[in-house]
Order: sequence, then structure tokens, then C-alpha cells
Amino acid sequence: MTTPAPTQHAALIRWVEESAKLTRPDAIVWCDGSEAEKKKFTAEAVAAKVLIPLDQKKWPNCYYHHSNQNDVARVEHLTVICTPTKDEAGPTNNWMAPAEAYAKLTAIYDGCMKGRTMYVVPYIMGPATSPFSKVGVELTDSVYVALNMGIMTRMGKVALDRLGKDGEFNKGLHSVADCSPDRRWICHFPQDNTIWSVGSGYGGNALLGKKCLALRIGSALARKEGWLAEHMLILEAESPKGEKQYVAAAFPSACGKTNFAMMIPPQTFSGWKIRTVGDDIAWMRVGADGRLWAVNPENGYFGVAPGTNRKTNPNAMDSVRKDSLFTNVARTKDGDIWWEGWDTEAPDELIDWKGDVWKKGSKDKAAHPNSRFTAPAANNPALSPSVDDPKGVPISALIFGGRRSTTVPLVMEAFNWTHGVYMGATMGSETTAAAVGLKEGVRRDPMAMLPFIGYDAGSYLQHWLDMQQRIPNPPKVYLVNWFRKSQDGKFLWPGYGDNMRVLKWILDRAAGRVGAQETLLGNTPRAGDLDLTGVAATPEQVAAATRIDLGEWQAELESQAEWFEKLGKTLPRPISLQRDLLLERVKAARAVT
Ligand code: SAT
Ligand code: MN
Repeated sequence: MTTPAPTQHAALIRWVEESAKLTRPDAIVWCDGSEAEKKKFTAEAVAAKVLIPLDQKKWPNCYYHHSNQNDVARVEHLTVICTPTKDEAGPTNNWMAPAEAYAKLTAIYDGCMKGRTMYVVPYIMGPATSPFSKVGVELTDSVYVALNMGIMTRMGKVALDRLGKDGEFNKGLHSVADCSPDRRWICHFPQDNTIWSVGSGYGGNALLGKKCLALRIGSALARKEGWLAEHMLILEAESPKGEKQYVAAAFPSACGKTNFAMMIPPQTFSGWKIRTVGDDIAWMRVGADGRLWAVNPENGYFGVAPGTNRKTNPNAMDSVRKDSLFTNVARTKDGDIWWEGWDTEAPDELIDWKGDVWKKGSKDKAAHPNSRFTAPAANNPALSPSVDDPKGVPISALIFGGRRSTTVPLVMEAFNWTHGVYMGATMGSETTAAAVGLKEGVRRDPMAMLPFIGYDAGSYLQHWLDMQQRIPNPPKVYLVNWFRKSQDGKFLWPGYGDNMRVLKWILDRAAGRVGAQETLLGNTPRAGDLDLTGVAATPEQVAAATRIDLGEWQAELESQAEWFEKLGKTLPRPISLQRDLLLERVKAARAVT
């Protein structure tokens, strides 16, 4: 069964034909994004055992998917930027010459869809009518990918309508092929607005709108066009007086972005409302008023499941209660689900993420640490009404946050834009389960974009610096760390809803309503500036979480030298001078005290 092309876009039709000639699917299906189509795909996926229905009373329209066991996370070592020269990809990306990459992947794609259906998935990243938005078309042989794209993007007819007869679109070719790690590549061709992904059906490797288009290709476009494509959540904070402010915040994968974007403030913050605009990606442009305006290009959440529960993130739990997909969590024989950090203890027996019987007390995890839910944004009870606003939302503050067990205090405000860019550039994080094969320890992760910058990292930082000239009314910039630990390895700050206390200080600073203490490393809240009423931490713990230890900072600043060396000759001088300045000041201060 092959559906006729529901478009008059000649270049699109030609590209689909060419791709089909290469991959040779048995059928080609153009997706319209309708409910009927979703039902049909779901039924086919269930018949093919790609999806397992959950208990439909408890979990209406929810389905389970086991990924291949060798395919559970993004693969940074197989992710490649294929620019004409290696320098354009820079020292932090894998690079391949475009001709070589096209040839290598052509050989793998050759006939790889035989016996399969090719789904033509047209999609929009961003609100349908927004000038921010971009159109992509993903050709995939995975019905699971087509269904995920239906949740994560504005998919189907709406995208073809926006394209018209000759609109520009990103060309994404995806095949799970034989799902072999030896024939797995995620290749980006920014100069051709093209993505070729083969050998993986997992998340960011396969849902091409997300990290591939919205961040890697997006960041390259953003540089060219003078805007920012960032790995940031966007949240709306409404005060008891009804004043709305928006912040965008960057955290590496699996560091609580979804939780922060859906935060429930502590009871003592009555009248405050936090709403979600986005939980992963922000596209930001300068508005007519000189402020930075952000849209969320996505339409759903691909969130980390373990640790999500009614206490840590009730809005996420509500978001997944219907119309959602679950990948690699644990399930029961009667169609229920469970994961580590669920609200209740594990039942005596489960089927683990590998599909094996799991008994309570087993030392193996029942859900994969990077198991995920895919949920429609529309399910989120705290969804901001501004998500579909074509002009986006005005950003008052940008927040950078890593996962650091030492050194970095709970919150610090940058002295100015350059210092803020420096803070983002040097942000570090201890590694998580969201990507495979990373060394343990701190890795520098500029703006949480290390795996997602689609061009040379030093030039990316220069682009951030250059943005200052374009933003007459820039947001203030902050560095936060929810993950600092005590000597005995316990988290010092309770995190989750209590992060509202930090956010409130940031919002007040952005509006000029509260003071700060200037330290050598940045501005911090003075005693009494953070509202700590009812916080589940002792004054000693809060003091330890907010402390700036000059000895630790000297070591931190010195260790940044290696990172700057890696960035090489395109590292902007204002960034390296910023470090020199801080280091000299810290050394001098230590000599006095
Ligand atoms: O796999 S994804 O890139 O979609 C999720 C993540 O790592 O943030
Ligand atoms: Mn992410």
C-alpha cells in the first residue's frame, strides 16, 4: 500500500522518490497527522509487536516499547558533523567529509527498507504560524519513530500546508536498518540542510526533529541568521500579583530540566504559579522591543522516567497518564508500568526493560536508567497558554546549571554578558546515562550544548558574545547547581520544588527588586535574600550549598585551562581573559586571607 503524495512540492516529491530508490521500501506512506492515522499506525505496531498495549483503563492510549538492548541512548561517538572542512566542525565534534559520509551511508541504506514501509513524516518545529519555526521531513522505516514524531512535533498536513509548493525543508533520512552498532551513524550536513541517520531507533538518534534539527542544524542556522538555538527549558513564573516572567535554562541531559520546567513551588510560596513553555529546547530571537524572545520548537516531552513520581514531578505524571509511549521502563504482565523512583515500591515481579522476568530485591535495575516517556505537551496541567504564541515569550533571565558535587554554589549571577557567556562556556557536569560510553568525571559542557553544537565550539562562543550587540535589553545570566554534596556524599540542597527559592531570587534580581553580594566569582544572594521558610535543609546545609571556597575555585579555574586548550584557536579572547582575571583575583585574595 502506497499513498499518493498529498503535496505539489516538486522538490519534496523528487527527494522522496530518490530516497525510495536507494532504500527500496515495499510501501511509502505519507503521514497526515490525523487521529485516524495514529490509531492505524498504533494497531500495526501492536500487531508487529513493536508496541505492547498497557492496561487501557488505567493508561488510556498508552503503549510500551522495548528498544534493542544495544540501542538505549544517544551515541556521541557515532554522531558526525559533515561540513566541507574539519575546522568548521571544530575540535568538539566528530567530522567526516560530506562526500565520504554520503558514500558510507549510501552503502548501508542500499536496499535497507526492503520488506518495510517508508513513512514520510512532514513536521514543523515551532508553532505552526510562527516566523521562528522550521519545517522538516523525516523519511523513516520505523513506525515507532513516526508515532513519536506525531507526539513531539506538529506533524502531518499542517507541515505540508506550511511548505506549500516550494518552501524550504530539512531533509531527514532515517533507517533502523539492522540496528547494528557497527553500522550506526548520525550524520549532519548543515550546508545541505540534511540529516542522515542509520542503525538506531532510539530518541535523539532517530527523532530527527529534536537534537539533530532543532539543535545541531538549528545552531548552525542560528549563527548564520543571528539568533540562538539552545538546549534550554523555558518556564513561565506568575507571581501572586499576576506578573508573568519567563526564564530559559540550560542543563545537560538527565539533570532535571523536565522537573524544573514543571516545578510545583513549596507551600510557603502560595499564589506563585510555574508553567511550562518547553522542557528541552529554546529558539531565541531578538524582538522589536530589544528583548530576547523564545519559542519551544517541540510539542511534547521525551523525559527521563526513573525518579519521576507524584512528589518529584506531579505535572509529568499527569502528562503521561494518557496518549503516551513508554520506552524501556519496567512493566507488569497485566499492563501496568513501574520504574526506579516510582511512588510505590516495586511489585514482587516485573518484566524488566530487557523483557526478562525481574524479581523484587534483584540488584539489577528493572527500568533502564535512560528509559523515557513520550507525552503530548497538551496533557501537561501546567502548560503555559503562550506555548503556541507565534512571537514566543520574553526572557528575563538565562540560567546555566551543571551537575557538580563540589565547588559551584547554589546560585551565582554573572557580572555582565561576557562573564555570563564565560560561565556557560566553562560549565561542567558529572556524566549521566543519557549518552553511552562517556568517561566518568566532570566534562565541560558549554551551555549544555557540547553534543549539540553543529559547528566549531569556539565560533559558537563568539556567536554568543556577538549576540550582545543585537540584544539592547539582554536577560541577566545565572549559574546554578542543585547537585552539590556534603563530605559524606549527601545532596546539600533538596532540589525539585525548593528550586523555586532560587528562581524567586533570580526573578527578583531580573526585575531589580532584590540586592546581591558581590563576590570574586559572581553576585550571590545576601543572608536573608533567599526565602528559606520551611526548606527541608538545615542552615548548615544551606550554608555549605551556597559557599564559595576560594581554594576549590582556584583548582576549578586552573582546570579550565585544559578545556580552553581543547577549544583551540577559535576560543574568543574575552573568554580566556575572563578566566585569567578571575584566577588572578582568587590567587591574590588567597594570599591575603
Ligand atoms: O535522546 S534525546 O537526545 O532525545 C534525550 C536527551 O539526551 O536529552
Ligand atoms: Mn535534552
